[in-house]
Order: sequence, then structure tokens, then C-alpha cells
Amino acid sequence: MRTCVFILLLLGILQLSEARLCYNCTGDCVTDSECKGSCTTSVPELGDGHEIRSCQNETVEARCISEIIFDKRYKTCYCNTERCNSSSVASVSAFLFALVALLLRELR
Ligand SMILES: *[C@@H]1O[C@H](CO)[C@@H](O)[C@H](O)[C@H]1NC(C)=O
Ligand SMILES: *[C@@H]1O[C@H](CO)[C@@H](O)[C@H](O)[C@H]1NC(C)=O
Ligand SMILES: CC(=O)N[C@H]1CO[C@H](CO)[C@@H](O)[C@@H]1O
Repeated sequence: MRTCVFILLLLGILQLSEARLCYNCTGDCVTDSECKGSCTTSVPELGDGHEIRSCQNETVEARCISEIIFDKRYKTCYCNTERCNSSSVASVSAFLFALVALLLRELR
């Protein structure tokens, strides 16, 4: 059981040091891609339209800017953590939560 925990811990560390994953799709989606830089989310500022999730080549400062894409104004946010341009709970924190729960059980 102890070995099992160590393997999980190792996998967690490896996962964190790998290339960052970002959601890379339009609208409500779960598709992700490996990215070198920051994840982005572009939300239309006016009217309807889909959110655009993608990523950059480079890591830039995490911030939100206003920009025009295809004649529409979007609010684009950059972020620099695993799958951070998502509306759902990040998988890394879910993983860490599971790991902590396991460790606590192990230590009792
Ligand atoms: C994002 O998805 C598109 C279309 O599936 C693909 O062409 C593109 O290479 C992806 N971007 C990255 C960074 O993987
Ligand atoms: C982004 O990456 C692609 C392919 O790796 C490269 O061709 C392109 O020049 C890069 N763009 C920037 C802005 O670095
Ligand atoms: C930092 C960042 O870009 N977060 C965005 C991720 O995507 C959601 C929409 O699903 C935005 O609300 C966040 O601002």
C-alpha cells in the first residue's frame, strides 16, 4: 500500500512537470492539447457567440485583455496552470485531493 502511494506521488510530480495542457476548442467542450505557453479563453463581450479556448506558444503574464477577433470584441484571458481555461474543476486539484485523502487514510 505504501509503495502504491509513492507511485501515485511520483506520477503526480511527473504530471506537473510535463507540458501544460490547455483546453483547445470552441464552446462547451473537453478537448485539450499540449501547449508550450499560456492557456487562453476568449469570451464574446457583446451578444452571443461561443467561448474560444486555445493556447499560446509562449507563457505570458496571466491577465485579461479586450481584443477584436473576426470583427467581434472578445475578452481574452491568459492563464498559466494546467487546463486553467476551463469552467470545470481542474483535474490537478482533483488529483491532489484524492492523493491527500489516500495519505490521510494511510496514516491512521
Ligand atoms: C488545437 O486544435 C486544433 C484543431 O483540432 C489543432 O489544429 C491545433 O494544433 C491545436 N492546438 C494545439 C496547441 O495543439
Ligand atoms: C508558434 O509555434 C509555431 C510552431 O511551433 C511556430 O511556427 C510559430 O512561429 C510560433 N509562433 C510564435 C509567435 O512564436
Ligand atoms: C484564467 C482564465 O482564462 N480562466 C477562464 C477559463 O474559462 C472560463 C470559462 O469557461 C472563464 O470564465 C475563465 O475566466
